[in-house]
Amino acid sequence: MLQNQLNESMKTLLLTGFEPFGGEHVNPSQVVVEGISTMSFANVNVITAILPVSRFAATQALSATIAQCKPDVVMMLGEAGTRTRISPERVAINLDDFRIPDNGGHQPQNEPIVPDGPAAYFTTLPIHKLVASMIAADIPAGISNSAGTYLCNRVFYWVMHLIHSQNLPIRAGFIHLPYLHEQSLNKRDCPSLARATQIEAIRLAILACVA
Ligand code: PCA
Repeated sequence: MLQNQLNESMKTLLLTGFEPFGGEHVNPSQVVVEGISTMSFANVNVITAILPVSRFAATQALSATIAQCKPDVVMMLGEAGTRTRISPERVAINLDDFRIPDNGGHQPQNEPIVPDGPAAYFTTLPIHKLVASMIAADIPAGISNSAGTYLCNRVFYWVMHLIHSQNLPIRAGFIHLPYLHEQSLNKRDCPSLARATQIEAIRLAILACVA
């Protein structure tokens, strides 16, 4: 976890990304989190963390980080290689159904994330506002209605359940990112967005969340 000196009078936002997975050498979410971690924000403390693409380690790391830094906002990022635009997610579902094994070799099929947990949670980030702020900056963005059934949906559901079950004063949500250009070069007809564009999109999202 990376954390500069915290200003107690400002809100704290936890920004997370994932390590590479699925044979890729980079993950746009890690690149964006690292880019944002070098910036200073006038009105928000931004704490960053990179999560393992491993079923239980990812959620354990998130629970520990949230308990430690007590954020007001949790913004989680991940790669969704087929997306053409920055995609704030609307809903997390209570399902682990992994298309490929994660980096720890887990491949659950049709299992609940939280047995007896609710079927789904809606994001509590202002996703329309996020999308509008990106489009106003000429960055392709749109709301997505499915975060999938892999690690990204899992951490999204996990955090929403933690917040609801412990009644925590935290707003949270997930944003999927397309491939970086360097990932799409050797793939046919594969959409991608530039690194600087993706970093700017998330900088705008952070500002929109704490405004
Ligand atoms: N994307 C995967 C998990 C890690 C990541 O960056 C997903 O969409 O579930």
